[in-house]
Amino acid sequence: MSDEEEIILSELNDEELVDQMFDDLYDGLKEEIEEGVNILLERGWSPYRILTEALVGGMTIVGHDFRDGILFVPEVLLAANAMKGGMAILKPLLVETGAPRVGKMVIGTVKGDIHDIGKNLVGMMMEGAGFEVVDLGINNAVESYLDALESEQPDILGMSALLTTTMPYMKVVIDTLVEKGLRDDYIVLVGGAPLNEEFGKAIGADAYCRDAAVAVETAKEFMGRKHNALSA
Ligand code: B12
Repeated sequence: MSDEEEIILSELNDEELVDQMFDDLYDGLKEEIEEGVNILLERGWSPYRILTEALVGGMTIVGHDFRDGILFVPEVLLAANAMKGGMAILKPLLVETGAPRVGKMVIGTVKGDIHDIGKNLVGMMMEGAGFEVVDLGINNAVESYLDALESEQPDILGMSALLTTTMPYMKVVIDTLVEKGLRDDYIVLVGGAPLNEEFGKAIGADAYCRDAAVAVETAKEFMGRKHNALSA
């Protein structure tokens, strides 16, 4: 290793750079990821393209190796930290300043679950699309969602779960909303890798969203319907 020449990121072409970023994300090298993001921005890549092709693409590889027992929690945490470094640079660019507010969303990862990368990504993309986003963070019990719904009065409630053991908790939250007669006051969107459309329907959510882009489209669609219903 020590004889190897140091790789100068800025000297790589786009494809090589993205491949190198996959490696750097895998190795949890936050500074290198930040540098890679900045280089791609300078080369005219859109923030969204960097996010999906370089960062999410790299995280997918990490996910596969975690699943297959090649990587373990400490390494994945480092990778997640590197990804967050890159996301922090992109966030202000994805958020169009001064865009008219299209709606408001409260979003949080459910109780027992500490995965937040996907949730953060959805939050960023929603902000970028003009939504106001209130992020409740991770490990949210039903009370935490209820308090936020009351104090923030959002249009949309978003819940994230990445574990098969925590995803049923979404139903606990939705059932509580039903019990309190509040369910119809909010558009409920759910997401996370282990979920699917069927699960979303079964727990009484308005929609399951496969990724952040679908989340934005779905949120806009529901907001459109809501406005039409109000003006009818
Ligand atoms: C990173 C990671 C971690 C990190 C989390 C760091 C962090 N800050 O988030 C750490 C190391 C802490 C971790 C811990 C654990 N993890 Co983990 N982790 C992952 C990994 C590799 C990537 C997840 C990720 O960030 N993906 C990238 C993002 C962008 O994708 P995403 O989360 O799916 O989000 C997108 C969509 O799902 C959707 N979406 C997500 N949320 C929402 C919400 C709404 C409202 C909407 C509309 C859309 C939406 O949009 C997002 C953006 O496009 C996955 C593997 C995988 N393939 O998912 C395993 C994975 C989720 N983890 C797993 C496991 C088992 C664990 C642990 C139990 C391991 C352990 N033995 O301790 C712990 C659990 C801790 C806990 N209590 O939560 C399993 C779950 C298996 C299962 N079926 O339940 C997975 C699938 C890996 C595997 N195959 O074994 N993990």
